[in-house]
Parts: sequence; structure tokens; C-alpha cells
Amino acid sequence: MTGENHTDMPTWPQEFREHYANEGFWRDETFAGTIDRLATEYDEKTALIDGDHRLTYAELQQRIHALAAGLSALGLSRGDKAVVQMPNRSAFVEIVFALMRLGVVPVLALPAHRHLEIGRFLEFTEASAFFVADRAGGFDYRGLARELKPNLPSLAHVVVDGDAEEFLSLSSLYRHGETVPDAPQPDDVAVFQISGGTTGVPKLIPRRHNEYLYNIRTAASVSGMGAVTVYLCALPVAHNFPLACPGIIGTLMNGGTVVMAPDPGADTAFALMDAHKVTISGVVPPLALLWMEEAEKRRYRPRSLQVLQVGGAKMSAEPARHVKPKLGCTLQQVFGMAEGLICFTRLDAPEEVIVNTQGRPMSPGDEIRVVDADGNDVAPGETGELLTRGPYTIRGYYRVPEHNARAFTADGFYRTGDIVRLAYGGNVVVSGRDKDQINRGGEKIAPEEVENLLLAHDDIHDAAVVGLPDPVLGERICAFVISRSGQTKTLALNRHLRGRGLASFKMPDDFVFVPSFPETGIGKISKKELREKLKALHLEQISISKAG
Ligand code: OOB
Repeated sequence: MTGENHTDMPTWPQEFREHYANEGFWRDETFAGTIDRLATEYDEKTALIDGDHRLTYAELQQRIHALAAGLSALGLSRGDKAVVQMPNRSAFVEIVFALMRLGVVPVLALPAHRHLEIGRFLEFTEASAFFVADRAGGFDYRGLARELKPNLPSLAHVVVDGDAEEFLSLSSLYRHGETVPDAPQPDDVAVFQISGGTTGVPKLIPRRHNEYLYNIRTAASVSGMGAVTVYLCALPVAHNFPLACPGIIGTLMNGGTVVMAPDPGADTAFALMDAHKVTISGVVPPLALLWMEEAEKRRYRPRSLQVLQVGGAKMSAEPARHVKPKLGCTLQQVFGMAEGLICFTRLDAPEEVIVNTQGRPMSPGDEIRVVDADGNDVAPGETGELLTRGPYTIRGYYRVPEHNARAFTADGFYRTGDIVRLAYGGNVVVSGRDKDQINRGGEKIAPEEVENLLLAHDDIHDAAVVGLPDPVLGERICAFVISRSGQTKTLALNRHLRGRGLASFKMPDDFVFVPSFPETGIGKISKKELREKLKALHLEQISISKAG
């Protein structure tokens, strides 16, 4: 990327670059060229369905070109950043591809992010544009833009899909009939994904044209995608999983059709599956549970559905076993991360592998190690932390050198923080986690971020945020707090956190008020130990009260 330096964004050493190119993983390509190739190849085929709105490949390409021309006229150019916060609409695809064509890097924010997160992304990347919907899910994104813009000198443009009010309207930017040359180079950053984070602030994950295209192509092949694929995008499209593993871009790269679901509920999803003969979708475990339950209740079968991909959090063997009988499709477990590595159970794998494992790495170029606390490889089949390196796994986050020094080994392996063992012929079984992160139904939360906000409340003396087991979500967020006055209530803390602009999925599900935190004989314990201790004590109390 223009002006890029290695400390800002560590990348692969030359010998790895050559190796990945020689192996044919990297093909010296960009997303800009890809969209043109797709339009030539698939022309009049339907690329996207969003409600009553349909676009063929040719129309999609024309709209992307027209929008890129309009954005270029605004002054956006290669190396600029733009925060994109859009719900599941076809406009998301047009915006992201138009930006990529210009070499402008979209920062892929989630609709659930609020001013705390969005403010940081805009500020940290010095973004020159912010793309939002007018309203979605009962929230007015123009209000968010209005609140943030005055404090952000680099933010030149707010572009709104829908009623723009005082901002720029997306629809006014299309310059039909005009094209701009594609600007990016294969090594440039194509998009910034957002990491769940283990510390106070989410990290930005630079995904580059060459490697991200390889990621998508490989994921699509392992998922059996082709021109007959109809993909239902039920999860928030900005997530790596529905976007690129293989998700909507994987579908488009194979000439299939993407159906955008405005919400992931069973009513919407089942209706869209029937109307458009959906063949594949990707969901998190709680959503898979919901669809199975609803299908059973309604005696409904999604007739066209062949594959249901489940990932983002662990799906236990018991519900996994029920996917085929209840939904009539093949389960494909996906264990992936926005940083890179994706594992899939193969579609033709034996039932025991599909049900009991999270799959194996998708690329022959993926290197994985399972190590003990000292960083030594464990014996085959033993449990340890998963480290990984490969042709689509990043070598560092954006502009956090100290964090990078901890998150990656000296020889470039990413420390996933996931506790795994290899079983059933090299398939990964995820058994836990050794990172300060809560996984709430696939959404990742850094306890430290929520704790810091709670500590900013005048009456909170101390706070510890932990993940407690939950039958549907996998984990739910519990905040243990010590109130100085003993007067502060849940309602006030919820209001406080919302007032700070925290995303809704990071809001604690429960608050537990305690007079003090446990300490060891020698004094204070680390926050990590404290969280574990509080969790253990709490679960013990619950089991005692249940037994009583
Ligand atoms: C996906 O990406 P992220 O970046 O939101 O989260 C990655 C983390 C992993 O390190 C692991 O802790 C957890 O999410 N995870 C799973 C899992 N899939 C992800 N843990 C257990 N079982 C699974 N199947 O979550 C993501 C990215 C691409 C594809 C799929 C998921």
C-alpha cells in the first residue's frame, strides 16, 4: 500500500512470498480485476438478490464502476481508508467493491458497533469517508455520524444509503457510463477486518488482495461452490465468515447467486430459502439451534439446502448430530479466524469427523503447531495452544507493534489462544481457550474493554467481566462489580455503558454485585486469575443452590 511501512503492518518475508507464489496460491490479482472477469464470464446471471431488488453480474459491475467513478470524483484514492457500517443490503457489496477498485481500504465495521467503536476506527485509521445506512434495526446511523463528525478533522465525507439528510446520498454518487482505472496492487491491503480483541481496544486486521482472494477461492472449493450455488447471507455480512469464508464473495467468484437476509430469524430465512432455492448458508451455533428447533416445530424442511456451515464458536457434538435429521442438509463445521486460518470439515468426511471435530486447515500451505505453555510441541493427540502460519494468515495487526510482538512468534506464527488437539486424522478439536476473550454466540468480547468502561463510573470501585456457560449462546457476559455506595443498580450500569457508546453485543447479560473480590494470601491476584476465580465461585454457588 502507498506509504506502508513494515512496523505499521508487518507482512510476509520475501522467501515466503516467493514460496506462496511458486505454489500457485498467490496469483498476482486484485479484487478490482476480479469483478471485471466475473461480469465477462457470468454476464446476465443473477448475482445478488436483496428483497425485490435483483442485479445481474453485468449490472453489478456497471454499478461498481459508476460508484467508483463518483467516489473518485469526491477525491478518494489509493491508500485512503473508509469505515463501512452497513446492514445486509446489496449496497454493501457495491460500496466495498467500488472502494477496493480505487484502492481505498474499507474498514468493515458491524451494524451493532456504536460510537465508541466507530469513533475509534475513524480516528485510528484517519478515515476520509464513513458509509452508513440511514436507519436499520431501529437505529439511526445518521445520528451516530452527526455525533462523531465534528471531532474528526480527517473525515471529509459521510455517505448514506437511503435518506441522507444533511449528508451525501449514496444514490447521487453513481456516475453511469464512466469508469476509472483499477488502482490497487496485489500486495495492497484490500480490507481491514476487525478482531474480537483480547485487550481494551479491537485490533485492525489487514487483509491483502492476493492472499484474501486465495482465502476465498480455497474456501469456496472446500465448500463445493459452483455456478448453481445460492448462498443465503444470514450473519452480518461484514464478518469474515459470511463475507469471505467462502460467503458472499466466494459465491460471486463462482458465478452463483447471493441472497441477502435482512435478519437471521427463522421466518425470514426459511421464506428466502424457499423463494430462491438456497443451497448453502453459514451460521453461528445459536442460530443453527434456532433454525433446527423452528424447523422441527413447524414440520418444515428447507428442500433446496444442501450444506449448513456452522462456525464462529464451538458446536457441540449433540446438536451437530441433529443437523442432518432436522434440516436435511450436510453440516460443515468451520473453525476460522479473521486473522486467517480456516478449518473445515470436508463435505464427504465420515459422520464422526463432521460431528466431533471442527475440521482441518483448508490449504496445503497452512502450518499448524500445538504447543505447551513453554512453546514446545505437545505429543501427537495431546492438548495445547494452536499456533498457525500460512499463505492467508496475517503476520501482524495494523499499527500495534507491542501487541504484535506478543501475538506472533519470532518466526511468524500467530498465537490463536485456542486450546485444541488434533484427532481423527489431523482434524482439530477445539476444547477451550487461553485468551482474555468471551465468545458470546460467535461475537467476541474483550473483558478488559467492558471493565475499563465500568471503572469509569463514579460509584464503581472495581469490576471483573467473565464469560459464564450458557446453553444457547455458549457463553454469556457476566460483570462482577463492587459498588462504593452499595446503591448502584443494573439499570444504571446498563445506561452508563450504552451512554459510553458500547456495541450492544458487548453489554453484560448479568451484573453480580459483590462486597469484595477474592485475594490470595500474598495480596492482589492478576485480573486473569481473578476472573477465573470469580467464575468458579459463582458456578459453585449456582450448583449448590440447585442441589439445595
Ligand atoms: C470467526 O472469526 P473471529 O475472528 O470472529 O473469531 C476467531 C475465534 C477463534 O480463534 C476461536 O476462538 C473462535 O473464534 N472460533 C471457534 C470456532 N470458530 C471460531 N471456536 C470453536 N469452534 C469453532 N468452530 O469466528 C470465523 C472466521 C472465519 C470463519 C468462521 C469463523
